[in-house]
This record gives sequence, C-alpha cells and structure tokens, in this order.
Amino acid sequence: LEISPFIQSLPKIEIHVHIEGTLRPAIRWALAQRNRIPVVTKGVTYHTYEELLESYKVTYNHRPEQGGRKDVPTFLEAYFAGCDVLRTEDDFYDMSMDYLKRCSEMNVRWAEPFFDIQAHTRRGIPFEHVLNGYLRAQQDGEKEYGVKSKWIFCFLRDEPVEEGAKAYEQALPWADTPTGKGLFHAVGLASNAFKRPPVLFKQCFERAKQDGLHITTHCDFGQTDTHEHIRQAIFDIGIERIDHGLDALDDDKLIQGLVDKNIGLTLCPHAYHRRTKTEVLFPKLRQLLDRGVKFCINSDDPVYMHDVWVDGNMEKAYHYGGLTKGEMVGLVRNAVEMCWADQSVKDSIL
Ligand code: ES4
Ligand code: ZN
Repeated sequence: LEISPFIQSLPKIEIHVHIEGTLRPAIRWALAQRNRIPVVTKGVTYHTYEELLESYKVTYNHRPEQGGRKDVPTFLEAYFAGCDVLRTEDDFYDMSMDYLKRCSEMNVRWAEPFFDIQAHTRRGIPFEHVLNGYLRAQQDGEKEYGVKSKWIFCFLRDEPVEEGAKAYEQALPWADTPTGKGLFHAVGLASNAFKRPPVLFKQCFERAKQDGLHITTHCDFGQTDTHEHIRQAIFDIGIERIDHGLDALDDDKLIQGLVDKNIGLTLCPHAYHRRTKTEVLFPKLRQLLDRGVKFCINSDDPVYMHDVWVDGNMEKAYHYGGLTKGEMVGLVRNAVEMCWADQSVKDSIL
C-alpha cells in the first residue's frame, strides 16, 4: 500500500513504538561490523547483508505455547536477537537517531518510544550505555530533525518482578522528575504476556505514579487472558492508556470502562493484519468510533513487521477501514489528546 499525499501531509504523533523494533537491518549490519560480531537470529548466522535483508520478509511464528513451529523464530525471538549488536552508547544513539530521522521524513512531530532496558542489562550491557545513548538521541533528534520525544521505560513482564523493580531504580536518574535528566516520563509493560497479568506489576506501577510518571500497559490483541488483562489495567491498576487492547470490543463492561475513564487505545493495525483477515479486523475500527472509544494509530515494531511504519499503518486504517479524511484527522486529534507532551507541544501539532 503506497502512502497517499493526504496521509503523508498529516502531522503525526507516535506513542506506541519499541525503539528496538526500529533497528533496521542496514544499521544492524553496520553495528555488527563496527563491533566485530556476527549477526545471528535463532542459531542462524547471516554472512551477507543481502541474506540478512531477505530474512526480514517473513511473518514471524506464533509462540510455541500457541502452537508455533520450533524452527521458525517467533516475533520476540527475532526482536531480542536483533538487540545483540547493540553494545556501546553510540550503538543505542545511532539506532535512535535513525528512528527520529525516519520520523521527520514521515511528518511525525512527537514520539514516545518504548525501551526495554532489561533486554540489554541481562546481556551484560551497562545501563548507563543504554540510557545515555537514548538521552543524547532525544536531545540531538530534536535539534537535528525537529522531532521532540519523551520515552517510556518498559518492564519485561516475563522476567521476575524484582528484576524489573531493580532496573527501574537504576534508570530513575534518567526519568522526567524534578531531579532527573528528563529522558522518560512513563512506564509500560512489554514482552510475552503469557500467564503474566498486569496486576503482578501493580507495585511497580504505584511506585512510578508516586514518582510523577505516567503508566500504560500492553494488552496484546488475541492473546491468552487478554480480556482479564484489560479488566485489570482499567479497574485494578488505573492505567492511563492501553497498548493494543482491541479485544475490549468483546466485552461491554470493558468498553464502558474505557469510555467512562477516558482511556485510549494505542492501536497498530498492521501488527494485527499480519494474522487477521481484513474483513474481520478493519470493521473493528469503525466499531470503536461508533462506541466512542478513543484510539490512535501507531507502528509497534516496524522493522519486524514488513517495514510498515506509522504512515503505512495510517494508510491501512484509511484504506481498509474506510475512514474519511475528517475521521483520519480525528485520529491525529486523539493522539494529541492521548500523548503526554506539554500543552505547548500539543498546541503546535493540531
Ligand atoms: C512487542 Cl508486538 C509486542 N508484544 C509484546 N511485547 C513487545 N515488545 C516489543 N514488541
Ligand atoms: Zn508494542
């Protein structure tokens, strides 16, 4: 699907994108050369850039517990394998600057990228390398590309809660607090949700709230127990946004909760379209509009999802969802309302 002049011209905000999911194969290859390490995904070593590029054309497997094949990487296996080339502060900086540059090309004015610090500390990378790389990119991305950002710390929900709490303490000096460096202004929950409901992290969310940060959580589309996860997010934790959360449409009480509490969904249409029929998926956008649920359009992990970025995701909503131009502008307006930028930034976008 080509990007139409209308979609290209819209000012954009992206508030659901994993920075590690924006690591393009060209950058991955270059960083591997720079660090003198091989490029490997699930036991397969890529000896040429062309082979590596080719490997990104797949649709990743489902998780083994959901019947996925053992020989094909799952999405998360590919995503964490990509992280291996990120070793130095400059590596994190270069990946992030590449994303922010891409933002400027797509007319994205404000971004709230997620980062998985535990994906790096558990490989022995010092947390300062990660955070200082992102902080420098946050500053230079605004200066060089005019893209402002505040970032979101993600707990890896399939790791022990104490590990997440420890990582949070290490990262706190980089947070957007009165004494912090201003990198991240929120916390979220990512990675494999299987048997890892949001309430497990209730104390982590409470702590972040006390520190003056915003809170959001992934409730992936079509996952085990996703309705219960959405229920917990709304009613037990008091989350401000939900990442995905499209399954709320199956349950009137969840929809009512979203509407009553003005909780918006950060949707990523292409992520669902990879494994959902057009005629099943896109009417759901219309249903959300009809029921008054706020949502906005994002990319999630563009590099591991066929190179479909936020503009491509908006094009899909426009084209397959049959939304009008006015409705598309409304979705940008929703993103302005849902994002946690200062009012002056919000006012400058729409
Ligand atoms: C993710 Cl698509 C998705 N689901 C859960 N966790 C993630 N982290 C990055 N992308
Ligand atoms: Zn996500």
